[in-house]
Amino acid sequence: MSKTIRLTTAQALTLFLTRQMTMIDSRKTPLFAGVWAIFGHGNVAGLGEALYQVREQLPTYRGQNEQSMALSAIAYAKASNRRRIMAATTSIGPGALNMVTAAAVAHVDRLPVLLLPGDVFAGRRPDPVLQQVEDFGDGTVSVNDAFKPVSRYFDRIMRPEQLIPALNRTMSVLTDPAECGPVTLSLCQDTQAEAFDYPEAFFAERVWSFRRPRPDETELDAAVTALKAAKKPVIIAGGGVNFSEANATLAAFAERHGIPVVETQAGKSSLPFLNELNMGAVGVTGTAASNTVSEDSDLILAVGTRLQDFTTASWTLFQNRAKTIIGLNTQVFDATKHQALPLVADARVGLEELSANLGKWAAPADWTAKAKKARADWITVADTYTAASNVERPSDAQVIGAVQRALGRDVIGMCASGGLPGEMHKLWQASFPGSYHMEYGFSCMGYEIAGGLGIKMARPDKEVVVMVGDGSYMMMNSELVTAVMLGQKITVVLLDNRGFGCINRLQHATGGERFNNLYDYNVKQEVAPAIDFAAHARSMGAVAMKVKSLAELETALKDTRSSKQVTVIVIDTDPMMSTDAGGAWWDVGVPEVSTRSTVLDANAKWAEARGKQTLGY
Ligand SMILES: Cc1ncc(C[n+]2csc(CCOP(=O)(O)OP(=O)(O)O)c2C)c(N)n1
Ligand SMILES: [Mg+2]
Repeated sequence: MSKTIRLTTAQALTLFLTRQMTMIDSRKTPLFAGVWAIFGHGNVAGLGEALYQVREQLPTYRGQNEQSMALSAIAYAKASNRRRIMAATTSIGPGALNMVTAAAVAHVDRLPVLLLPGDVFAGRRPDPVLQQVEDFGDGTVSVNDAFKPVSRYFDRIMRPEQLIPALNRTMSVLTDPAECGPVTLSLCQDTQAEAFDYPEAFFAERVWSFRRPRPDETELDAAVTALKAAKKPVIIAGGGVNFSEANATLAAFAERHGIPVVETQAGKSSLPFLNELNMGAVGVTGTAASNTVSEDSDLILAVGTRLQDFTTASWTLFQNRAKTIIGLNTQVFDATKHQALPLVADARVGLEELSANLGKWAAPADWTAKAKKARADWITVADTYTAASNVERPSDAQVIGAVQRALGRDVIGMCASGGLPGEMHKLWQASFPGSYHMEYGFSCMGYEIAGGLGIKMARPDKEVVVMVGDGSYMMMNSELVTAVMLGQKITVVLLDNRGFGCINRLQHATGGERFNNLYDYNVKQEVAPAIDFAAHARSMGAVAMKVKSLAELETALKDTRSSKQVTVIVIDTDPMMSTDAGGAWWDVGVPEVSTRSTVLDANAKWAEARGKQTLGY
């Protein structure tokens, strides 16, 4: 008989998590870096007690909101290139449901996170319990079923021994580069506290590595043939380049074969800004350089990208009718999109093998030269948008310029929503992999401060600059307290344009009346709020100030360099300005029928642009 150890389900779970290791820089390191927790009915007694027992090996972090604490966990995984993971646990009912949006962020962004919401009693004896929604027709339903469409793997733990196969599957999903995403183990409250004789071997230490699948030979041959026939190739660098840590390989590949690289939001910082073949941002929020080469290109090597609409300009960007797309991706789902030639492989290994097979082949020199010139021209234009200015209310672009002048490129700039992601995609100058951290798969308002905290925990050696709009700050800011509590220094630059600036601009662009976005005009509104963001941030323990000019912003930012404190710097900005250079079309549903002529005009323009969409080829 093999030896057993008698533990509750929750104790077995936490002990198991402490036994999972990985190698980081040749050092054995725990794979699970910690557990975010908000306790309540459904997790405090069972999982809470078990977490206390392992608090030295697996720290528990007290969050302020279930969604935002899970967003911190997700940002941590992203900033770790998915090589280290955090978990998050909630009580049942509202606590659990609060975390569903975060699950969706991880799902869309392909990021590993272990979600452990409490669930109702498996035994049902006390039903209905506090916070239980009772389904009239289905006794198996609890609110946690809402995690199913946004979890890569979902299981409801109703018996202690069920944990063994469930954790086996959990680990296979969390550590697989293709499947990777959120895992939800819904922990029935009574089951958490029930004991079982677990085999000791279940808790043996395990060291996880991250597989790098090599390409299939037939797919590789087809990709090589297509590339060799190309006259105007382009590489799209997606988030997979960073996750695979394929940055140096990509730089060598682009250089050797003379191919310009364009970057998605998740792929930005794949190559440093200074690399001559880095055309910068692509698509709706792209640079003129990237979009020009993409429009002409006859071969698009799409590496580690989901090809979302912001990247493809809603499929109006690649206008060369004779183009071929090669989908280099670990995930077949992504590799085969839009009739691409699939090259299912890890980005680094895939590029290495492609390069070996391409030999000395390089794109025609005039194509490479044209791309380099387009890049230089764009930088001249971009500089005019970010230059110093003494305007009273600067644009987002001018704030970006001031931040980078004050702090240089050796920082991590991050953001998620509002007008800033577009401006930062075009204009932020990244230096090292991961120095640009944008959550733009779900573009979830509220990710910024929570995410900044997660990034800082993953990269304590780096300065983290959170760029956030007033709207996103208002939606979710309370993990600022957590950053203060944990002594995790982040610097927040809060751009106050008094409302939802980018949505107001979108409303205008689609012919709509100015309405319900900026604080200056809303139906039934009596007072336009004047929010003292600095006072608000100060009340949570941050050092906070409002600056009156870009020059003051630069001075304040330079001062944060030597500070160890969480700092929030507020600046008033112009809600109407955005960078009009570069960019591409974005498909938005504009009404066909309206009493407003501006809407009908916008609809006519939309119909014309839609004619450029390539459907499936
Ligand atoms: C959770 C969530 N709700 C709604 C949206 C839609 N949305 C995107 S940007 C935005 C406004 C953001 O305002 P702010 O942070 O002030 O940035 P600004 O647009 O002013 O630059 C809204 C409502 C979203 N992305 N996420
Ligand atoms: Mg705003």
